[in-house]
Amino acid sequence: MARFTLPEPCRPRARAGLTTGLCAAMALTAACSSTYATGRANPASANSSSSPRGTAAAGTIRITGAYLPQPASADVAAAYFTIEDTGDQADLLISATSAPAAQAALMHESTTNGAESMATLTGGLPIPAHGQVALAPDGYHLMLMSPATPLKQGGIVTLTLHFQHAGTVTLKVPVTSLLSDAMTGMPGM
Ligand SMILES: [Cu+2]
Repeated sequence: MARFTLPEPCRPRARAGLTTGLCAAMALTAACSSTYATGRANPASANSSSSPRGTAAAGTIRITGAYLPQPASADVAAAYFTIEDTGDQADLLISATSAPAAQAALMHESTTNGAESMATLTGGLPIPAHGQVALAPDGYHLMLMSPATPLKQGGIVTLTLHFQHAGTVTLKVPVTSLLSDAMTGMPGM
């Protein structure tokens, strides 16, 4: 996060409590949340639209509803999907990579504490046995840092997810439409 050079209009003025990445967080908040305020209470499972969604499976892990909104920023993008563990043993999403599409793929959780921000999940993302975890706007997401080329609607980003028990899962994530209102009030981003 810290390596981003952020445009001046985006810099926070006096948010002493949020020392790193706030602007990126703002961009991401925009990229990660916004548009789903109306009508789609659970966007991760709202697969009825015509937008493509990616799926994958390995062992007892099932991944559904994968998509990546075309990012408003060239520096970051966020991927969303639902992870289900159909087995008797809990699993852990240890890490993810997105090479060559992006330099890094980080597991983040959006939080709200005075100002919207997000935190990196340092211990991985636990998936309960016979349960599921949704990565969705305003919650968990996989953040792609510094995409090598612009991610455009209609494209595909290949993610490699590393689970403690299920092993490696390759997930092809379609890039869906731009969250058009993400830019509102954020000139330069
Ligand atoms: Cu993030």
